[in-house]
Amino acid sequence: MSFQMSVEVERKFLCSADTLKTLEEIGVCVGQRQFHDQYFDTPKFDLTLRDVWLRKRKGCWELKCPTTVDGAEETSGEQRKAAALCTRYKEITSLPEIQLRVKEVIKDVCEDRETSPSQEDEESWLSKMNLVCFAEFATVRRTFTLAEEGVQIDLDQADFGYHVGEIEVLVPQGGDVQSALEKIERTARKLGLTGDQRVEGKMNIYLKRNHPEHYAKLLSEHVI
Ligand code: V4E
Repeated sequence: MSFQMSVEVERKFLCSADTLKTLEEIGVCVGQRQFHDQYFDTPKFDLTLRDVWLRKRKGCWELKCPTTVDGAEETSGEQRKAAALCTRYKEITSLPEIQLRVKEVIKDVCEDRETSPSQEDEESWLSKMNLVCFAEFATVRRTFTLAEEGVQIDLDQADFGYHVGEIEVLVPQGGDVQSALEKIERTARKLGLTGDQRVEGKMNIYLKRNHPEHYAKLLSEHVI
């Protein structure tokens, strides 16, 4: 069985007033939308401790899993530096594939649980795999494109008071990750981004505030 899968290559940034001005000048705003995310894991956080992120957004399931990074891709020191500012995750959106992957990750820690007939609804797989919602927040997202680079730029405002931008390229399975990294780097330069540190995402901030012990564990295990 083959499933659609792509790799999301992304660089987060803090959007200053100057960056916003440049973005409005060189990019095209393609819309604003609002969504509500729910993230799921076992009570012992078996997924996220393996850097696997299961979420439901607008009624659809999505799974982000780490990719195996081939260090040989980056030939120069500059390329390595640029790549270090980006994340890359496999994005899986097919529910049967998500269920297979999740089962694979938690199989050592979780035997199949029985559910009562009242739980036999479309989400009974969650309780069978002992998955519970550990994070929930809403985001207002403004999306821009930079046509000549083929990148998407999102400006997110989370309802718990955190703003973050991201430059993103979706690479189809087997596609060219190196060229995505180059597009992101060129875009970052056009936006005048100078930071040389990875910028924290919404989830980092959410966990720091709401699950500080788990946040500390993810840090010490080098997941985030
Ligand atoms: C992969 C990941 C998480 C899942 C959420 O991913 P993220 O791209 O931050 O969310 P969002 O809302 O921007 O999703 P999109 O709409 O682009 O699909 S939570 C933590 N991680 C890992 C992670 C990491 N290690 N480092 C950074 C900078 N970000 C995320």
